[in-house]
Order: sequence, then structure tokens, then C-alpha cells
Amino acid sequence: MQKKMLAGAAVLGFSLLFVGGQVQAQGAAKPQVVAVKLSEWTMGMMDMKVKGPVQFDIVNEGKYPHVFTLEGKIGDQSIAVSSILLKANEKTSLTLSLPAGTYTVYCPLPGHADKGMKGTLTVQ
Ligand SMILES: [Cu+2]
Repeated sequence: MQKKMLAGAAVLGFSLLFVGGQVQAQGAAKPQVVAVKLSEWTMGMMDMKVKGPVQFDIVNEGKYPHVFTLEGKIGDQSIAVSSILLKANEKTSLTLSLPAGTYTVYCPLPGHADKGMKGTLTVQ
């Protein structure tokens, strides 16, 4: 099991509680699980709509290292949350409680998003 930690997480202007590598709002409902299967060159998840807290179960099914980053705006504030760097076959999970809005998910490693590792998550 990959040790759980957040690398390069930047959360601004938004109250989140970091618990053991997970980002979760206090008193949150049971999260909806979204499977994310990273590989060359896809985020391995549908452009989808969710409601309430989301648990991203992220696995790297590719050959190269990948990272899961979610980016968006909450009010005027830009937020970005990233998973650890996942090598082939490594996995992690990330639970986020996000206000309604549209968020971009992508792999921030150079060139990966341009090759197709990006998608959209809509929170209703
Ligand atoms: Cu990547």
C-alpha cells in the first residue's frame, strides 16, 4: 500500500480538513467513489457529474509515472489539489468535498495533459 500523503497540495480560501492524506469536510456524507485509471494518455475516468463528497480511487495502470490533479475556482479563489506521484501499478485515494461547480482534472507532468490526460468533473 502506497503511503498516503498529499504532495504539492495547494488549497486556498477554502476550508478543508486534511486527515491521513485525505481531504474531507467535517461531517461530510459518505463519499461517492469515482474510479480513476491513469494511463497513457487518458485520465481513465468519464467526464462526469457528482453530488456531495467524492472519493477518487486513483490507480496508475500505465507504464509511466502520473499524477492526479484537480483544479477549479471556488468563488474568486483558484484551488488545486494533487495526488502523490504514482508509479506504474501504484494507487492512492483522495476524498474531496467540493462546492458545486466545474473542475478540471489532469496530469500535471510535462506534456501529459496535451496528450489527452485531462477531463472534467462537474459537482452539482
Ligand atoms: Cu501523466
